[in-house]
Amino acid sequence: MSLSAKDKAAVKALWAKISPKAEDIGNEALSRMLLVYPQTKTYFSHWSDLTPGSAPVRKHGKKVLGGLGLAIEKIDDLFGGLLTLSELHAFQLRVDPANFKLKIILAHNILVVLSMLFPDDFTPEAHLAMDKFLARVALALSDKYR
Ligand code: HEG
Repeated sequence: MSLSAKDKAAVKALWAKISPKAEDIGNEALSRMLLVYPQTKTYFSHWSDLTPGSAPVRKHGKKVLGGLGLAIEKIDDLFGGLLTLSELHAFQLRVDPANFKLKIILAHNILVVLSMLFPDDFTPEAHLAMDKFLARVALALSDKYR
């Protein structure tokens, strides 16, 4: 299930369009993850406010989208490019890798938000490419668990 040259081009084209709105996308996607999948709140219990659109949610949403930006840059070597981030999630944050997998949680919410904010650009082809890309990012992020 690797990304074809066509997938990579589609992901990069969509990213070019959406990246100016990265902060809003991150905020929406993270807000929805925390509300719709409340089990993910355990990792953020040190934040003052976990409600949708709160200051810490918005700030972190921007960071997560920054991580996706890095993944776009490293799209030809996601495992190498996301190594540090994978180690952080595995060894320091100890996030259950189930949260990355199976399209659920963050990746799912990112797709929902892209379709909502960019209905014209989120074509079936762009949807497919982005879905494959996020699945690869999830694999790379959970690579360091064992
Ligand atoms: Mg993670 C920190 C990216 C999924 C829980 N995450 C971070 C950071 C980035 C990032 C860039 C900041 C790293 C740093 O400070 O050096 N996260 C990222 C991506 C994705 C993801 C790209 C998947 C698309 N993260 C994810 C999931 C969870 C999670 C699914 C838990 C359900 N991340 C998490 C926590 C932190 C980060 C608890 C630290 C938060 C804090 O600083 O308070």
